[in-house]
Amino acid sequence: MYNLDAFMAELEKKNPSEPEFIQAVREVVSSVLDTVNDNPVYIKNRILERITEPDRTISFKVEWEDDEGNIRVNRGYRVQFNNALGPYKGGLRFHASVTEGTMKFLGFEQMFKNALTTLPMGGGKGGSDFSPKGKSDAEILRFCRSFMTELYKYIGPDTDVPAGDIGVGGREIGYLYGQYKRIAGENTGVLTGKGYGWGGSLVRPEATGYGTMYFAESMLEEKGDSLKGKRIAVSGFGNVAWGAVRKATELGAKVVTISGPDGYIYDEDGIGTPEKWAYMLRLRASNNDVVKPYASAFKAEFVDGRKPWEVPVDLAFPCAIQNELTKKDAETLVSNGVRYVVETSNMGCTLEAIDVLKKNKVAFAPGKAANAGGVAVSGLEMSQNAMHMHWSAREVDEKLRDIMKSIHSECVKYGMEDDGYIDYAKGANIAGFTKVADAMCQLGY
Ligand code: 2IT
Repeated sequence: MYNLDAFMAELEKKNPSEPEFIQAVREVVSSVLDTVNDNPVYIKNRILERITEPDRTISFKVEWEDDEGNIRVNRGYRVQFNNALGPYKGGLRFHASVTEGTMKFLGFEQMFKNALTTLPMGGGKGGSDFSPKGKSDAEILRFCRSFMTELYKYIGPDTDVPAGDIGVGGREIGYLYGQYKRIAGENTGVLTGKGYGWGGSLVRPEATGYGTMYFAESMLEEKGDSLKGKRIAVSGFGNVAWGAVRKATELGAKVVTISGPDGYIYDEDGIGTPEKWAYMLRLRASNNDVVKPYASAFKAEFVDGRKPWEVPVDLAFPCAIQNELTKKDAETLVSNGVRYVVETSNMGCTLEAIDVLKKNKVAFAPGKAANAGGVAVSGLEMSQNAMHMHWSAREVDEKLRDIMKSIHSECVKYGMEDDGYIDYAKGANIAGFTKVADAMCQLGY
């Protein structure tokens, strides 16, 4: 029999100075503890110990030259967490905050998220503490080349398939894929999120944002409601936020905020026109990591140094980075009448924030369920590459929507409580965990 605190104490001893990894494991293990303790096969197979230890962690030096001719050094990572269900799969994050612990928490979460998609993908994550902020295009190219020169040794279309994440979009995937192809001499689609003309899938850029809105649509439908006329707060202004505001608008909702490290934009008219969406892409491409210019480009307010969770809304979608929504933010949202918090960033809410939401019966969707649309379409990109063909945008979008609806059903199946409240986090954890754990038992150690 496992005891949560005793198990976590052991894990912390083994993984010192990795608070985000510990947080992610605690969140999952507290949901699945009863499932494990009730299943002698899981206990005999030591599933909890095995599923919380990555298969391997690769860390490497990345040397590159900046525009002034200085040689710079960053650290690169690939955490291959678990491949019970298929090749390691997960994004690459280029952000100053990246550490080995961040990579481990993201790889751990990815394993369950990928299981929820039902596509054959294991879990992995990678990246670097390289910050694209303020870097020129040429510097980004040189960095990507150097990063891939090392990473290519460890990846392959049937072993480990990276993609984008924060700081890694279409441009970076292009530079990384170009270098892989140069070294390996093959066009096997070893990365996803590629450009449409060279092996990419339609709808992949939009997939995470579209997927989270499809998931929210199902949550509302479950309560006999819809997104029509709802007010939404979104944080972030990158690829994920961009997809989310577009789909929210299409489904009849009004998104009134986006945000950056500098503060947030409040746009009472809604971020609901093609010009505003195109502007978001331009802001991102500028590499300055600020949203302030949006306020003067359109008739909107810029709120300096604050997060958008103080704006009264029906639904909140954290779409930026881990732990961006704290206990205090959750309390503010609750007192302003929020009804749904749909975590779209990975581990966007702190454990204390989730507690506040649950206690107040606010429906809370965890990232590993709500943001699975991105990696789901990555899985579809792998299928298209393997078949050497393309699906239409409609075909991909329909598959994405079906996958999001089926993840929602799994969460309801395992998360429904006696009073009708759906604990989506618990549902997602049990559904994802049992898929991976069963495969591990069947495969032996
Ligand atoms: O967090 C994520 O699911 C991603 N960054 C996407 C991963 C992928 O392989 O498409």
